[in-house]
Amino acid sequence: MEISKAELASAAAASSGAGNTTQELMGAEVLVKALQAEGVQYIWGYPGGAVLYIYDAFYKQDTIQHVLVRHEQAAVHAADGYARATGEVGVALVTSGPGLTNAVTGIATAYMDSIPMVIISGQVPTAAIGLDAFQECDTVGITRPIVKHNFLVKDPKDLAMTMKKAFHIARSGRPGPVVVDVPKDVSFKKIPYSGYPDKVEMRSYNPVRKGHGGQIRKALQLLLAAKRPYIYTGGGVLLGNATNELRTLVDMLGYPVTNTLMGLGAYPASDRKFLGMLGMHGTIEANNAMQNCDVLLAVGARFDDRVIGNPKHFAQNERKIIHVDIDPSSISKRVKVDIPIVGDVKDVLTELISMIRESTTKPDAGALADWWKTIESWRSRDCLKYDRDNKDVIKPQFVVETLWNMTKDADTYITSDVGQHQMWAAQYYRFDEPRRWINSGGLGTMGVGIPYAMGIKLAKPDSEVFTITGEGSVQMCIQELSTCLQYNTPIKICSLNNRYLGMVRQWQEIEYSGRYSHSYMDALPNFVKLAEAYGHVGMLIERPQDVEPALREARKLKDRTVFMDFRTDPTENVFPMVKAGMGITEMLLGSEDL
Ligand SMILES: Cc1cc2nc3c(=O)[nH]c(=O)nc-3n(C[C@H](O)[C@H](O)[C@H](O)COP(=O)(O)OP(=O)(O)OC[C@H]3O[C@@H](n4cnc5c(N)ncnc54)[C@H](O)[C@@H]3O)c2cc1C
Ligand SMILES: Cc1ncc(C[n+]2csc(CCOP(=O)(O)OP(=O)(O)O)c2C)c(N)n1
Ligand SMILES: [Mg+2]
Repeated sequence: MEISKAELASAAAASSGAGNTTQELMGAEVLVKALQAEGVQYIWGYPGGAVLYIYDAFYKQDTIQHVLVRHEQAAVHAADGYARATGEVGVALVTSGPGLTNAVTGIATAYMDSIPMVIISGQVPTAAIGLDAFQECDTVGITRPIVKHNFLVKDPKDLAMTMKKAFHIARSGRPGPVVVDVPKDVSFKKIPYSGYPDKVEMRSYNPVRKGHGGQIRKALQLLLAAKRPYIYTGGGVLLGNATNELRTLVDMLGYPVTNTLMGLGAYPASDRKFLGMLGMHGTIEANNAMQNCDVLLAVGARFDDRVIGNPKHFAQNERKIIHVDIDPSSISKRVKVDIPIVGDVKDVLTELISMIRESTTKPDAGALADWWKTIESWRSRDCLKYDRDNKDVIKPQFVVETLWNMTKDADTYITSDVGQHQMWAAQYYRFDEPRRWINSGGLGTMGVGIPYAMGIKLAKPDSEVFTITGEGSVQMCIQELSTCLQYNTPIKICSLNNRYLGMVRQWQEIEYSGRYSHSYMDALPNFVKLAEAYGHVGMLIERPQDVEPALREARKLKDRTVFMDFRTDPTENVFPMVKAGMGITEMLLGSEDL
């Protein structure tokens, strides 16, 4: 249903200043003002009928840069990547119907990793909702299970407050995506506008920040009495900007620490107290410490199934668990914990640190030394060793390790796609700083790599942004190479091209007796020519000795997007690996264990 001629005429009269309506704004203008008031600098989107008034309002302003992507999924991923790297709310704009359905994967990706986002979607005019109108879909219904909250704005008078609430909900408590669905007539109608609200109150939504003092004290006693303590941290430490507090805590206690895939960079990977990532593809030392510790401090981590493996195996060993999480529903969801602490990780760790400072009890130095000895014996297995000196074929790990060696002192962001390359990036690029490792963990969405990188490059133009991807994943949002050219966001793409959907092939080799059903990628494009066709630089790298020179050359081309097609060993597998249904210490360490 379209806007009527009469409505158009009255709106035109209003905007020309006729009558006494000069203080009135169209809904679309209110929306843009809300974004400006929230300090939004970038918005990724794609136009269509239902959002044309909003696009018109964008046309008339110059404080927010709109980035026209090539597919709505990428708009949401780019805004999500921006949010992950900066900590700000990422904003995307899509039209109704197919615009929204294309965005669904992006929204679900952000939801699973608790990323703060506001997604504005156009909707058919309010009077047409429910009438199978052109490009109508039930946005609120479709997105309900994959958002922290969603709104359908039925009256333009509610727009400003709805936007205020949307930003507040997205960034507070456990962050997450919020969808604001705006029918066309709501963006079109004029309303008196008296400014953007400066505060928001929601009776039913008041996330707790401060942890319970008594619980924190109990946790302290347990931690100081521990013989085999372990600190298990996750994405919540990054989301809560608490890396300094975590580092202080670990330094004070001298306890071993691990990060989940989502928490990498929360604690410096180059420090000896860091045992590496834990979980399905974690290190022996990280997983063994998890299984054998007597006191576990879990901070902003949600005991994911890829982390604890078989829950029955995990429960075999007695350990006391302290769990700090801002979301009460995360606590005791997958494993029963002994001391729950609901609160913001920064606040809770700050309080814990000051209690440790005041405490006269000290950690048991003797027990700790024994525990470290045991851990070092696990670490000496060097479970991430691989055929480093192979001169015939490029080992994928070698590409990542070389990149890390070359860029470890540079201002670098690494995004990845999903698959084996993602795990090698997590294992062999050692992240010392927070928000430098940007990937999809919870949903595991192939296709995020390029959009994440272009979102970050816009926010951090002076940083080097690399995407570690696979030839399968990269084709899921490859069209965004065009966006990279238009908006001058030069990124460096390292494709570990094994000609396989490698992670699928690995599972088929290990779990399905080598029946490689549809995991071989035939008829791949010539990626060098493809990159060139998009106006970028393409490189084909086939020999181990060419890896470093290629990366050096690509880095020199600062202002160009470079696609490096590394032909890697097609048979390489990710190790260590915990097979489905196994306990986290029952790890395969190499092909000899198959
Ligand atoms: C191919 C593949 C393989 C994988 N293998 C592994 C693996 O081997 N190891 C691994 O670890 N993961 C692996 N994953 C990722 C895994 O699926 C999960 O995404 C990940 O383990 C979850 O990390 P997390 O527990 O840190 O939780 P996140 O999803 O990062 O959740 C953060 C938690 O912190 C809380 N929180 C948020 N903000 C705050 C705050 N301010 N204060 C306090 N709490 C807060 C949230 O409520 C939530 O509970 C893999 C994924 C893929 C795609
Ligand atoms: C959108 C989507 N579809 C399917 C999958 C299942 N999946 C996980 S990894 C993978 C293979 C990825 O292949 P590639 O990008 O070449 O990476 P590789 O594992 O070879 O390094 C597939 C199909 C997924 N994670 N996401
Ligand atoms: Mg592949």
